[in-house]
Amino acid sequence: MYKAIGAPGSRLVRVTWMLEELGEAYEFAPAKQHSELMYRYNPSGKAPALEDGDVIIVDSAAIVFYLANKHADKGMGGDNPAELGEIASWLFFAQVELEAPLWNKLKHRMMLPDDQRAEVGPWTKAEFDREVETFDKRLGDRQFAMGDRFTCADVILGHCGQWARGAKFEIASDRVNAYFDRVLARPALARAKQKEKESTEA
Ligand SMILES: N[C@@H](CCC(=O)N[C@@H](CS)C(=O)NCC(=O)O)C(=O)O
Repeated sequence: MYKAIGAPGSRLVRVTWMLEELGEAYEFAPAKQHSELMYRYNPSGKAPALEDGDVIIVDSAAIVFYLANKHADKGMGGDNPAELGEIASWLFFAQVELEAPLWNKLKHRMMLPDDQRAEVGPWTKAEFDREVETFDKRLGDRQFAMGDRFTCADVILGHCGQWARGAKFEIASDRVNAYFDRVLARPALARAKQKEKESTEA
């Protein structure tokens, strides 16, 4: 059985959402970032991580990519180099372009020691707005990142949308907003959140 390691309320839900989409069984190993347990999985102490027998994968985008292509029959990965390249491109876009302003703002507002914080509000807003515009153009009339099928790329992009909405980043694109509504309404995400909630209440 898969083991999903990380803290509830974090990027861990990307992993469990993906596992729910695939219909694969998993267990949680609750671990705070920089805890002893987390360092056993990731030298950076960052969460989440996935354990699959002897295989350990860290970084949420790599984890969903691994799972999608391990369970290729479920259609959430790529079938050929062109599709794999396009999915990788979306995953990098999500992490490096869309998530970075969200993450930077959070770090500078709430996480870094006081003497390392800077005012990044205007920069992160401008950067996020620019990447939403890019997203709008790349998405075009597609239902999902890869067209009419939901893939691992949508898990990471969708989670960025949830994050942006929670952090009150305005999303100035009807197309991108409709996309986020569509992917965030996935029953698999609701199941993942419910299980996470139950695990914290247990
Ligand atoms: N790129 C990594 C980022 C991992 C990450 O930063 N995770 C947060 C928790 S959601 C963390 O462990 N933060 C601790 C830190 O930044 O030192 C991923 O997507 O998994």
